[in-house]
Amino acid sequence: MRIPSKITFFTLLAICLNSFSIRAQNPLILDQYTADPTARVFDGKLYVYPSHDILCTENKGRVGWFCMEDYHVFSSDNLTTWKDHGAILSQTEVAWADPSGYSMWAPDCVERDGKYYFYFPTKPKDAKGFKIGVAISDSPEGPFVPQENPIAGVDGIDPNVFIDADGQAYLYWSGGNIFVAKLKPNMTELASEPQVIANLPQEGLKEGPFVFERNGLYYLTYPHVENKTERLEYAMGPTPEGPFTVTGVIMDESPTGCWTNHQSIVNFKDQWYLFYHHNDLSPDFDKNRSIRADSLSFNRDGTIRKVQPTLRGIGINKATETIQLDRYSSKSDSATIQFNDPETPFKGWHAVLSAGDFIRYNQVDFESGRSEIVLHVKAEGGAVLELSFADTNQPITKLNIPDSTGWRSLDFKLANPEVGIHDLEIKVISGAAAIDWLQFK
Ligand code: FUB
Repeated sequence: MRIPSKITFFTLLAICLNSFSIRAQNPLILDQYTADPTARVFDGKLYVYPSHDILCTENKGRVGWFCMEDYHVFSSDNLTTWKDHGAILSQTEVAWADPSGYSMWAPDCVERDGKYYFYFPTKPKDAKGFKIGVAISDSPEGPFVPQENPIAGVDGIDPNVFIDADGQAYLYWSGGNIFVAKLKPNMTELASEPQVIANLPQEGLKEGPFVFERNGLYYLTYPHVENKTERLEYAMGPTPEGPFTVTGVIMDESPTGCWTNHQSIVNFKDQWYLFYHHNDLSPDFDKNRSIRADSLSFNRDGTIRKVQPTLRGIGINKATETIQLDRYSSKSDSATIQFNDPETPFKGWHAVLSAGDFIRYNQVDFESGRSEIVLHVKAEGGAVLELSFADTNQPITKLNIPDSTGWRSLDFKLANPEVGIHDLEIKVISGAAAIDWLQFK
């Protein structure tokens, strides 16, 4: 294999170490900050190209602001297990970029004729503002080789590329307004003058365009500050260039107070998904964000049903996976979710339940007989829990948790629960317990 000279030793090292797997619901990635997710399906696999937030420090970017020096790509074929393929492009590998800009903002990636084109904004070395670059690879997982120069005639951020059924590719980006221009077949040059997309909201920041097509209708989605922080909105039109009509809201402002949101919408195995971000792993600093995904659906007239953000997220977990109950589908009001270690949010969360509380986790696949459950739990004073399948109203077993101040993994025997996909529910019969995760054997 010829190794392009622009690829650093560290990128290659990251590619070699890329077998690291992460299991998570929302947020999807637990070992680093991720934002601005563009989800794409390549070769039957779902790939997510997010920004990679880090923390700026004195002499490294602008303290208190967005800070990004490279990109990772993640993939999944089951939507519950995500593989980090490592760093695919860094600011120091881009000839035209400011190597200390820390501004590798929201990217996109598309495939054309077996090549993968990765679009990214960043600060140029020799001018103010942002430019948009392209890096090319033979694989969706990289390595990506950046072009010598940014795309001529484009100033702005948040590139998005849509390839229509007739093969014409369009580049969208933002910078005050949202712009569109045709791309040449080489995917690296504009084929038409940039146009401002008309009839979008004039008050409040709008950015992050993402366009997709469904049943002959074109959807232009974008974050927009209608009130205090960004919410996800969309407009619909008859062609990729519009005219677009503002149609509705896909997701309300973030309940976590994150000022930005940023979306992509993808169909994977006949289900539509919305990818977006909140700041789950950094509640006190909203420039360190975390990507999420939830299912999305349409009304008969093609309009989008508003998506409520969930912790449970997407995908069917295998009963043998570690199931993080704190990423629940529903719970009683008094059950709470707490960080395992508030000083180190990357260590995740647990649920705290008292007598009478319940917590439910939907869509767990019991594909063959299971004879044990392992519960990672603690219960000062002890507790009695009941495990059931909420979908069939079937009690499975009682779990007697002995008095314990520290976390323990306890094993309980099961009388082969019914095979199939089930919604799990744990109820507290007496006492109180903190539950981190469970797993079936
Ligand atoms: O991630 C930096 C910027 O924040 C993105 O480019 C915007 O879309 C917003 O999410």
